[in-house]
Amino acid sequence: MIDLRSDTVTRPTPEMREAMKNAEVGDDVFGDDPTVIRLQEMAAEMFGREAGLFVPTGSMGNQVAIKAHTKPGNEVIAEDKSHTINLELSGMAMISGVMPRTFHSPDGTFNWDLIQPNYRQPGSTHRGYTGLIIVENTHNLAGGTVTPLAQMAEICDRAHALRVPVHLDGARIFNAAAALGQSVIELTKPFDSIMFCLSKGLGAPVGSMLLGTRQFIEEARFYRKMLGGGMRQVGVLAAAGIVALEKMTTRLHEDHANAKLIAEGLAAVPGIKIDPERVQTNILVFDISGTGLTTTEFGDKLKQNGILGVGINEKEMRLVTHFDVSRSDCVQTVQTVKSILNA
Ligand code: TLP
Repeated sequence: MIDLRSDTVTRPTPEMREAMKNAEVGDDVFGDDPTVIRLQEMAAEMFGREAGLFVPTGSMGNQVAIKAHTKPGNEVIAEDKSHTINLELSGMAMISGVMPRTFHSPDGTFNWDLIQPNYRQPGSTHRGYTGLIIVENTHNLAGGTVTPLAQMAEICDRAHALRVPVHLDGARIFNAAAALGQSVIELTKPFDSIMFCLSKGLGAPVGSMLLGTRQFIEEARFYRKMLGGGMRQVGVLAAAGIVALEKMTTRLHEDHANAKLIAEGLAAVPGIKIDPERVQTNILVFDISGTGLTTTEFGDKLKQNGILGVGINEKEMRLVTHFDVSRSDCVQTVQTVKSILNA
């Protein structure tokens, strides 16, 4: 099977397995797992932050951040196709008691003009007020889209002038950094908090990081425990995360080139709509409604031919490249789609 369902499907590298086997561990709820401490310090340093927290999932990282930044009754401004709105099970409503106020970005990039009309200031007797803005880079469901630093910096400057914090869902921030040719430290400087995933393009089996000030991370540690994310000898997992940060961040351009190759191939297939220019990282989202198939039928046909992908709605399929798929797998993917559609 060529598994293009997500970059989460990668198996740990032999080096990760070795590091996991040899990891020195302690009890992380007591704060004395040396490997977790090393990973947290390493990530904080890479992003120029005071502190970091290892969390089991990106979803927990985002939810803990929302909880730490907001008060119940606040509004949270987020994009309508973003992960926190669509794929975290209404978590912000249940856990933080906040109300999402969404906006739509036509191309998956973020700018202040999209966000500003959704701002609600404190002091009204009729309205709740904005407690947090969330942005996503790269934007998953929009097709791995990258927002440049200048736009993000303007959002943060304007938000901070209104005393509103901005959280970055940077599950794939290393992909954004590779696409823009900038370091993650530069790219994430204006944000109040950052979540990024070790378990996506970086290949670790489990885990994400939350980064921010020492005070924010202490609060986040409290909520992580409350949500059941206090883990014990978790250095066995953090060890793979350390290898991910040391070894896996510099190869992401290969995944981006592979995604582009698939996009260029698919753009020539009648019935499929995709603009290869807009495929900037490792995610391709394409419209198959012109083929006469539903995404379920399309996905089933791919599967019968040895390829796994996901339908994200009635019309659009998503394929994601990662280090367990080769260039020839990508060439084969295009050929298979052509043969399925008799193109
Ligand atoms: N994304 C997963 C699925 O949930 C869709 C994927 O396969 O892409 N933020 C963003 C932008 C994400 O894409 C994801 C995971 C998360 C947060 C949550 O991470 P996990 O899965 O570790 O909770």
